Amino acid sequence: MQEYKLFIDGEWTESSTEDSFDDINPATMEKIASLQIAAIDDVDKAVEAALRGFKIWSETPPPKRAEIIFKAAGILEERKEELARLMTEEMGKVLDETRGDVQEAIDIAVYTAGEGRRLFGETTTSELKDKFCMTVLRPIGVVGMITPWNFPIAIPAWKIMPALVAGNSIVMKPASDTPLLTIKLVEILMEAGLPPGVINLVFGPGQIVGKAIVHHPEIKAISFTGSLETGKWIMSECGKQMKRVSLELGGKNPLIIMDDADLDLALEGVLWSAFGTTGQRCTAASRIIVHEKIKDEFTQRLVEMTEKLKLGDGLMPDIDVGPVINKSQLNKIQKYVEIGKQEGARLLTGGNVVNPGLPGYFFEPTIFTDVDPDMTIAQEEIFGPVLCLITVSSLEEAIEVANNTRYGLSSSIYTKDITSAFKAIEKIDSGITYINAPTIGAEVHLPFGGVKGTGNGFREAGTDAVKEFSDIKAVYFDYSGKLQRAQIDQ
Ligand code: UN1
Repeated sequence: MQEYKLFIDGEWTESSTEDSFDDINPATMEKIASLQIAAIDDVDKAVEAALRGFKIWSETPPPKRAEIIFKAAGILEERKEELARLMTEEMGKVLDETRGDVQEAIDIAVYTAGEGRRLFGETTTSELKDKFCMTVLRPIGVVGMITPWNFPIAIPAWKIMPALVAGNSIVMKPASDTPLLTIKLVEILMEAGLPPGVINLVFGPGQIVGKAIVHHPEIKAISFTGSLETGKWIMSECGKQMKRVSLELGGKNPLIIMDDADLDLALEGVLWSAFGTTGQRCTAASRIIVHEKIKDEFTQRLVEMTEKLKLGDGLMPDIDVGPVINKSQLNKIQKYVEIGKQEGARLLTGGNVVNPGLPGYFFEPTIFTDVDPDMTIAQEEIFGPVLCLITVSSLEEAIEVANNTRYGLSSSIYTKDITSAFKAIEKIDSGITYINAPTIGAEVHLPFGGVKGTGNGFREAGTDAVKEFSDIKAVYFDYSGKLQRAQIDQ
């Protein structure tokens, strides 16, 4: 079993605490690694290294930065299978999905490498003669990243690659449940030629290490993916220092099924949206809003299909649903199931912790019906395999229910009617809307993020990704040789 120190200034560096924590396979409960916990002093050291790294990296021409990112994409591709297997061991989701997670990291690396020869500013006109106006992008400096466990390599890559191509250096704390894939990603970037100090890794609890990153005055921006509560705290702390912060928080994503939907297609989409990744995606559908005319047939078929899903170790080929990540998530899911029952929702299937012959954290795919849109289980993000069915009688009502949430990340509608589809695009308050497709499956060249409690207006991936990690400078170049006053001289 490997023990990891902190990665500072290109070296594995002993932490100044004596403490470490274990990385555990949530299906088998085997220990797969142990990691040293950083102290505040170690975060300081990481920031000092990142400041030195920033000097070198920000002066490296963007196409050269991009060459390293592109090379890293190639190494990720070569090692895709090995990384996917490691991810299934560390995080639990099935191999097909962990292969997808690694593929998403490859995709963002390839896409972002192209930015090395773009990083476009704008040139524009001036209201005065002999004056040239343009914008240029500048790196921000040292950026702090705090990432979740559900996409152990894709989400770190979404943040790291654009931040790097834009010329920033990084201090990062990956989730304590899944640090290994971030470590592998950083090792691959180093192998591809990233200079020491440009990316530094510290490990440990958010309460200590995450906090130290958020509070460090030399860290000029924070990029965080995680819960709404933590996001709010980070935003208010960053506000005190006038620090830029980009947040990608929770979801309570609705999937609408209209009475004219292709039911076979919708059923497949619901199963994948709700129980893929054991429901542990920000984009998972947790509220199915179904038209009353098809409700009975839909519900009966959905329950049959759900009961056929096979739980177990994601490394095994016939497994559909892996474990949940840890004990506290398991308890949280169980707690919400109890709340659902108490509030009067009807449990159709699931609802229990189970043991599919393994000691890990398994929870049955669970469906509640007769769910009122205001019930706790229809309002709070459970982040597990728990689905609420809500019945409606019209598109207007469906959209109203869809919007009755504090979140706004993903959404979907199944319909054959183009008017209903366009109404959904126009009226659902979310950062992403799918038509006749699941709520999960965002591609890296489109912006990812949401409205309301899901975020603070930033978008990851797509063309906006480099903007998350850049400052825009407006440049006025006056070649008239005389004083020209904007708004005054005509
Ligand atoms: C997340 O759930 O935090 O669209 C990210 C998707 C994936 C990314 C999900 N490509 O579900």
